[in-house]
Amino acid sequence: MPLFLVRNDITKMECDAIVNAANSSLLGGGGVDGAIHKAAGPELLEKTKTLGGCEPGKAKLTKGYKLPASYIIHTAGPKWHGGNEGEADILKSCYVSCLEIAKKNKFKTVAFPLISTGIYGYPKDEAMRIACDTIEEFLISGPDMMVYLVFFDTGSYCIGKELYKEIACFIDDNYYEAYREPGHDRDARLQNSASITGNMFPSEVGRSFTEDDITECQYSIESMVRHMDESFTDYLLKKIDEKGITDTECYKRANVDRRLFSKIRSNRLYHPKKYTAIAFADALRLNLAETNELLMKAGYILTHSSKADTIIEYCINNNIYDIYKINETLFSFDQPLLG
Ligand code: AR6
Repeated sequence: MPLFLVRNDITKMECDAIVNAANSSLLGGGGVDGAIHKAAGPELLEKTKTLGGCEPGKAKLTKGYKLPASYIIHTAGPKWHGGNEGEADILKSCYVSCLEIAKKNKFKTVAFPLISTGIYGYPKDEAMRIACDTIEEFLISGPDMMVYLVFFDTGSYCIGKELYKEIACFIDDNYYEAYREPGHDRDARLQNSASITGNMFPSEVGRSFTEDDITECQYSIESMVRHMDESFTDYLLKKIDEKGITDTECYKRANVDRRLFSKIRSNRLYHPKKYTAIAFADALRLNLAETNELLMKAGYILTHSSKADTIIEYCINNNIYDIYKINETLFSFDQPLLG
């Protein structure tokens, strides 16, 4: 069920199927279409000649020939004419048609390029929104499929300029790395290190500890000790009950595979990866303190010495709990994704 954003050449993806952003003739062309034909070999063209083309918004299936992927789903995206000629509907229909073919053929892994955003000129941020929304909507309805959205270039356009700028400022203000510039004095660095343990300590750089901070810190240490005998799994299952959500809702929201969730559920002492643990905190809509409490069960904490953690802190502070939105944000800053 999860959606992953990756940076790669789609012809290198070892999936059940990759999607080709073709044209309605299906006879090859430039961009990703050209790359796929080149990597698949001449047999692909021999086959597509027999398919009778493909209307924009529809899709057709061929084998992958020499590609690492077993199959290719060819679709013809809309050409961008300014947005008033039904481009959005056609683009959405491309994703739906390809996903329907994948579902019908019981494919478990499918990789899409960002259809229409090259030669066909569709604005990337809008196309990205349509791609993510359509794929998410499809995956939520249940097929056991992993979908990759493959980018060939940087994905900073993923989240929109304003949000990107705002988060970049937050990173500038908080990310510990920023203070590790050569020449920055050691005392300041030591003071900053107080803030790298996340929010157990004062987060403003250079500020001295107040009584409130010390109480907060004592609380955190007490809660750490108090819960030492409660494992990550215990805490996670307790929180699922408290929040009144089902297991399925939880692992879907966390963008985590059902099998992984079953493993965690059946092993009290399961030790998750940090970003899997954060994904669950996010699925449970935990605030910053609760997130750190959950992380501590697995031996982690959010820290300002990690850019990804700083971004996640920004998202929690701003009530951004949609895992796909968070992953788009992390992806925009070249950080590892949750789930
Ligand atoms: N792997 C992943 N993504 C890629 C790759 C690759 N190897 N190569 C390009 N992209 P485009 P369109 C990205 O132009 O806009 C062809 O001539 C690229 O950065 O391939 O749908 C067809 O025959 C961009 O984001 O397809 C049609 O005539 C995205 O793939 C026409 O182009 C789509 O760019 C289709 O145009």
